[in-house]
Amino acid sequence: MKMTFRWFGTGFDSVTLKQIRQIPGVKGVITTLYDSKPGEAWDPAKVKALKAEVEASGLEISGIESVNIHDDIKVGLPSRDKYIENYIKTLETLGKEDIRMVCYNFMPVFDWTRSDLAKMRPDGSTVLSYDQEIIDQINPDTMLSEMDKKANGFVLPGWEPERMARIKELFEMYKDVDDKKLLDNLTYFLKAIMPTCDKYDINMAIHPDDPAWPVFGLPRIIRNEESIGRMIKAVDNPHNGVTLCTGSLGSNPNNDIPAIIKSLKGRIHFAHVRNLKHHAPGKFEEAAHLSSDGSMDMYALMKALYDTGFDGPIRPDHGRAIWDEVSMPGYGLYDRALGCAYLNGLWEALSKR
Ligand SMILES: [Mn+2]
Repeated sequence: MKMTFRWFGTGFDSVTLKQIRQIPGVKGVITTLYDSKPGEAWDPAKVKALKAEVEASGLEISGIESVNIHDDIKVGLPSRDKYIENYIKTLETLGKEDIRMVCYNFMPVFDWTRSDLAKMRPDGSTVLSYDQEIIDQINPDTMLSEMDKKANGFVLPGWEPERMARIKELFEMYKDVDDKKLLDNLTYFLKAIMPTCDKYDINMAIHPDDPAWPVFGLPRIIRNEESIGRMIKAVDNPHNGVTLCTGSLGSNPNNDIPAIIKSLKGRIHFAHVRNLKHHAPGKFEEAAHLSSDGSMDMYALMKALYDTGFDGPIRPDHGRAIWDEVSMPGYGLYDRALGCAYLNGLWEALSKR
């Protein structure tokens, strides 16, 4: 594995490349053109400049998270072909810069959902949390303002205000899209981009649905071993793979993540590793990476990655807000750096068995 750190770019992130470079073992960042819009072809000059900036700090771009998918592709509208063409252009731009891993998701309307972005824990740290009972009382039209209130002034990834301003229209667009149609549309998209991925050796890594069950009645197709297996089989190309996100899959305690890792041997192109504390079905909060702070056996997860020969980029995922740091919720420096150290320690111990 290669230890990496998510970085949203200068002007979008409270964390600097210099700080990331000083975390032991971190070789690269997972970044994006944060001000790009879903559906547009990325400007090659901007990608080149981003790469130069990262490399000047002594790091590399280990992958992109994310190149977002336009809703017309997810819904399967006739206009999707023009957006797929733009997506291919972006992949070509990335491939020419030797950037070979792209994380994306195929979630309708909302990229990820939480009921609280700053839940206070007994030690005074705050974390993102989820409570289905609270979500059930929220009108989806007002989700953005609910999320925005606790975002510390940052634009949350996947919650672009321009898109969210069209929320009613978005729900209308998806009203006839069920799980089967969504998977068909994903398959259509993947088949169209695979020749470019083959040419440039780009690994596509779909991010699981977060949380791993339907929210607001919207379809969900990447949420357990069975559904992920279906997607993998639909386009049987080694470049069609997944982001193994333990926090997203682990939101459903019925998901046996080590078993999922084993079932996806060779098709995990990127890993997000974090811990959660479960309170009840549909109710959890994020925790420190340390196993004993949450409900997940982090050693077992890392062991499954190690034993299946995982050699892609990995990153700590959402951290707690600690030591009075102010950052985008989940994306401060301190707790994620602790996560890197811990995951590196587990990996070293695994390698010395
Ligand atoms: Mn994730």
